[in-house]
Amino acid sequence: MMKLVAATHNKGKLAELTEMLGGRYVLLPVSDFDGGVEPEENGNSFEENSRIKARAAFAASGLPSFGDDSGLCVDALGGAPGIYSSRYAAGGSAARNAKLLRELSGVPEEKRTAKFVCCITFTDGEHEFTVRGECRGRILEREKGEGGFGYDPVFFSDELGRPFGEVSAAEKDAVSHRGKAVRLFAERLAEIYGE
Ligand code: ITT
Repeated sequence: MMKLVAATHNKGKLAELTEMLGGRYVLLPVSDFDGGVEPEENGNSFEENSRIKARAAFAASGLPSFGDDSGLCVDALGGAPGIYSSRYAAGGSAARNAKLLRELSGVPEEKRTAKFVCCITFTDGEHEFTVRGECRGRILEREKGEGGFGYDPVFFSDELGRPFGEVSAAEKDAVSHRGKAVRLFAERLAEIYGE
């Protein structure tokens, strides 16, 4: 099976990616190669940041690599936290979710619309491409469920009609930004390398 280096240090993402791609590719975490040193994510978009991560992983490993940059864009907050989703508040995802709920307090349901975005860039030094997946929903009034990671407990998925914190990994993958991006990614890989 072909080896792919996954340029993420986020355990929630790595678990989802392994679930989605693990049957077809051997996924190696970039931490096996980069000693935990992360590149500076100084791009202005999800696309650019995913490219920075993919190129850094390829430079560290010499193996075909992909980077995922993702985040939550909330309409009532002008698209924030967006590319700053992982740095929205110090102290982990519970603190970030608490801040988001505070910022949206008093905002009525119909104005709590949001989307998750995921860009994946692949590079093997010769081929490079980027794919994007999006998933719409709204921000709940309070956390619901124990599933997923990051902002999942405060996100209600339009497509599932349920909170991401209350669905199984397979249900989330079927509609999520990462699930959609990974499926496009796998199609492109198959075009380049064959099935
Ligand atoms: P790497 O850069 O090492 O991949 P990171 O956590 O910093 O890890 P990002 O810069 O892409 O990754 O930030 C993504 C943020 O958006 C992070 O705080 C996640 O918790 C959140 N996020 C991304 N996808 C999510 C999902 O499917 N469910 C919930 N939160 C998600």
